[in-house]
Amino acid sequence: MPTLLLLNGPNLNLLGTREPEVYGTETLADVVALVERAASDAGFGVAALQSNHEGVLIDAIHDARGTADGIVINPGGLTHTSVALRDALTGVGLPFAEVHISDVHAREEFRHHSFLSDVADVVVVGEGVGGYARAVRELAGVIAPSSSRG
Ligand code: CA2
Repeated sequence: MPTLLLLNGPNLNLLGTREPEVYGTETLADVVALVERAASDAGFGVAALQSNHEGVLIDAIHDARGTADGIVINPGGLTHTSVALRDALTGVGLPFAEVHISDVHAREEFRHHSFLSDVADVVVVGEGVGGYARAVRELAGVIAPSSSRG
């Protein structure tokens, strides 16, 4: 079965425990379940990883070569700082979707720039955790356009 790698970056393990006004009340486990449902509907399996460490995320992206068909990533704060994460994603050449739960463009200016958006196949911002499901559907359409028609 084709597979999507779901990556969540630093601090997203705290989802549902703090800042509900920004990130909602759903937990990371809820996000993984949501992505698994959306992926299953699109004919994909899911491998999921959250890490607070940039290098662990980069290693997972490298390991996705040959094991995954696309990547859905919420890089957390690394979005705004990490050339290395961008290089890993462009380096493996897998299609990927960048997701942000909050509307980063309506927040502090330092969140307005992403090192990933201009090389991402799909970008979903500010739709809450439901944005992960939209990212899966749109990425599935990029990977297997014929199966997403209709
Ligand atoms: O909106 C998003 O999804 C972000 O990627 C979340 C990052 C933030 O640095 C980005 O600018 C936008 C932060 C993730 C931290 O998540 C928390 C969740 C609950 C409580 C505390 C942090």
